[in-house]
Amino acid sequence: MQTNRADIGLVGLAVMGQNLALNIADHGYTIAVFNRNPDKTREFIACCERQEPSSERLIGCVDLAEFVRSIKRPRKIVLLVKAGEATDATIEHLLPHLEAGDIIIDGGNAHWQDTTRREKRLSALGFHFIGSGVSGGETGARFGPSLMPSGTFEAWQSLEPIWRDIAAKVDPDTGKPLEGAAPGKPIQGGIPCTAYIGPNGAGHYVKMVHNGIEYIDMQLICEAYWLMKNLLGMNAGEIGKIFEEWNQGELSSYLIEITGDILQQKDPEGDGYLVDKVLDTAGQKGTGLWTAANALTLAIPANAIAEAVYARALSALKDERVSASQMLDGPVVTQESDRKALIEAIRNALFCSKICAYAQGFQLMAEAQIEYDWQLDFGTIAQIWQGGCIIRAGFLRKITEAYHRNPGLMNLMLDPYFKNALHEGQSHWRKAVSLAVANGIPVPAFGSAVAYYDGYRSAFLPANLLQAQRDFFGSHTYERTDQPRGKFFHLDWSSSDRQQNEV
Ligand code: 2AM
Repeated sequence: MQTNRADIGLVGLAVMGQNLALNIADHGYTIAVFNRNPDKTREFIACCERQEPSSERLIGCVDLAEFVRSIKRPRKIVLLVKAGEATDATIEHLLPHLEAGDIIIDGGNAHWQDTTRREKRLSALGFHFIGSGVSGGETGARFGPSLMPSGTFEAWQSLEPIWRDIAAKVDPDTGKPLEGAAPGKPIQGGIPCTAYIGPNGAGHYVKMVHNGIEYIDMQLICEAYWLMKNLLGMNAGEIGKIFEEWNQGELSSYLIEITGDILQQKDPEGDGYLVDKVLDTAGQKGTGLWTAANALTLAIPANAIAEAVYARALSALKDERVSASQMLDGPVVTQESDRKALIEAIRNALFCSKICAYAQGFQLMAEAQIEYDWQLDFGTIAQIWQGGCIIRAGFLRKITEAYHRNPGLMNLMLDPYFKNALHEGQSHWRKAVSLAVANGIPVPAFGSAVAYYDGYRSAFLPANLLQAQRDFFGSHTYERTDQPRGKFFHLDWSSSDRQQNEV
């Protein structure tokens, strides 16, 4: 084994690790690979030798010390092992073999607080640690993921050429992802979907918010489908065609595109459409929950993102719902006669709700950067998401443009493009939500998005009464509309003289 030959190393040869290693090799880098179970390494190398054009740039190692020695210094070692304890265990195994200045890059689905903790520990030991969000599933890993790295800037500079090479690329003129990569033939040119996000856990944080947005994006699409099915009696194939049409316009995105395909898929095992046979219970791995929990912690109203998590939780209560459907009544659904008008209303509901959902995600990141001492570049984050990842969409280019127009934008809904879209679409949006409620069809994401819009644009909310209630039972004090902010009052509400005191 020749030492110091590999440009980079990678630990963890499950699906994501294998695909990312091949992506790196396809870009001309020599990469050493290691897996805890050595059989996997041997199988991977043997398989690549049979069918991968870049296999001569893969160095399979079954001994960890040999693996580390085979990498050029300062070493860059990518981890793609199971998030959590496995990541910590792998780092501990690597540490005795590393030398000062070496860089560990965690490309797993780590919680950003774990990344912050690991970065702190490793930097105290003289090593660098980069947490990099990787989005796009196995195809993304193989031919161009969206990459959200954070850590010390020095370490990023060392990693940057490789990360920019392997990332998804978008067309600089249209913002559309460049497609057509094949084994041994990566995409040339284009804007890479990666950039330095910030220190410590910032990259995994941004990846977490990406996933929270992914949850709500998916839920909104499901509600649009459900309204067409229930209010218009359309079958899955017909609805799929509508999504295909929508994919040509402002809603154009990967998720809309695959939804069109999914809905038109016939059941290979029998009659009808496959989607009608898929059990209506959704799983979750936790990143949507992390986003919603963090929004609660930071007191940011990301209610649509949270609703998307709750919607999956409610879907999982299948048996309970089946029983309750026999016991709890609702209105009889009245089918709408004007199909064209309702489809347009639903399209607007989807678009307006999507604006709110993204506004919430970006508002959350804006608060997080203050709370966690980061300086996030929102235009760049939206640009990184334009290719490679699950939420990739033409829409994200509009977000980048909005932040370029005004880097200090308070809320995405206030940007002229999005404001105009909300103004133009809201009567349709309200019609779709009203019809859903009148007919007893659940639309938690559409409904919570419209509540967010209406709440955000309200100069007055009933929190006057709420604060008075708090003062009544808990002496929590209140401010007055006719006094400067910061002056607090308390009334002894239940005593006979009802005296107000400044406190
Ligand atoms: P394995 O093939 O030896 O199980 C995804 O599960 C990847 O994480 C796999 O490469 C797996 O290695 C690795 N992994 C899981 N738990 C691990 C641990 N405790 N230590 C090291 N690698 C682990």
